[in-house]
Amino acid sequence: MTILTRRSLIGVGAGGLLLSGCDKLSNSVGANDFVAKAESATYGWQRLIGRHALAQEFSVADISPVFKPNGSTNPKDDDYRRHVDEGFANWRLKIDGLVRKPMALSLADLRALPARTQITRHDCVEGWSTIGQWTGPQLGPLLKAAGLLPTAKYIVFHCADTYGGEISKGGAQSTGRYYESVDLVDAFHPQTIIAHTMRGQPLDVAHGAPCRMRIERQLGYKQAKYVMRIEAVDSFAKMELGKGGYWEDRGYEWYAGI
Ligand SMILES: Nc1nc2c(c(=O)[nH]1)N[C@H]1C(S)=C(S)[C@@H](COP(=O)(O)O)O[C@H]1N2
Ligand SMILES: [Mo]
Repeated sequence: MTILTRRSLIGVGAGGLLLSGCDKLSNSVGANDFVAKAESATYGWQRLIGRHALAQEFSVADISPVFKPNGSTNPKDDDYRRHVDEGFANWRLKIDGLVRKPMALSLADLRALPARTQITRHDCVEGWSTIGQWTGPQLGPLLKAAGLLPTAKYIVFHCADTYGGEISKGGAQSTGRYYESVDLVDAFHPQTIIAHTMRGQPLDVAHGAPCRMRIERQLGYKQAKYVMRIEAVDSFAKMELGKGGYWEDRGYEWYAGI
C-alpha cells in the first residue's frame, strides 16, 4: 500500500510529535556528547543499545494489589497543605525555564490532555518492586508545545515536599526540597508521562497528588511526586547541591537506568 508514506506515519498524533522530537534530538546531540557526560556505565551503554526502547509493560492481572508508598507520603509544607485543603483548585503546574511559551496548567487542563496509560514495574533502590498502572499526558508533546529552546539540555522536576529529617544531611546550602532531573532522551521517551491517575483513580497524596512523573527506564527515586514546576535548563550545577536531584545530592547516581 502506497498510502503509508513516512509523513502519514510520523505526521499525526502525539506519537508522531515524539518521533520527530527524537529525530531532532539525535541530530542535535551527538552520541559522544552523551557518553562524555556519562556518570555511570549504564548511562553510556543504554544510550548505545537503545535508550529509546520501551520499558516492559504488563497486563491488568499483573498489577500489585498494594503499591507501597515510599519517601514523602504526606508532605507537611504549608503551600502543599493549602492545595490539598482546596482540592488543588488553585494548583497550577508550571512549565518554564528555557521555553518560548511558559505555561501554567490547572489540574483540569492536565486531565483534558491526550493521555497514555501504562502498567509498569517500579523498582526502588531499597530492593523492592511493585507493578502499577499510571495515566497521564506524555511530557514530550507538552515541552514541544511550550517551545523548548535548543539550549535546553535537562528537564528539572521541582516538587512540593521537603523530605523530612534529611535537610541536615544536605548542609546549609540545601533546602531539602525534593527535586529530580532527566536529559532530553528521557524527557521525550514515550513512556515519560505526568501521571494524574493511578489505577483509574485520581492520584492520592501518598503517591504524589495531584501529579507525579513516571520515567519508566529509571529507578524509583527518579519518579518525582508532588510535581509543581517543570523547568528546562542547560545546567543544574547551581541548583541545590548541584547533582540534579535530591538523592543525587546525597550520593546516588544521576542516571539510574534499569
Ligand atoms: N517528591 C518526592 N518524590 C519522590 C520521593 C519523595 O520522597 N518525594 N521518593 C522517591 C522514591 S525513593 C520512590 S521509591 C518513589 C516512591 O513512589 P510511591 O510512593 O508511589 O511508591 O517516589 C520517589 N519520588
Ligand atoms: Mo526509592
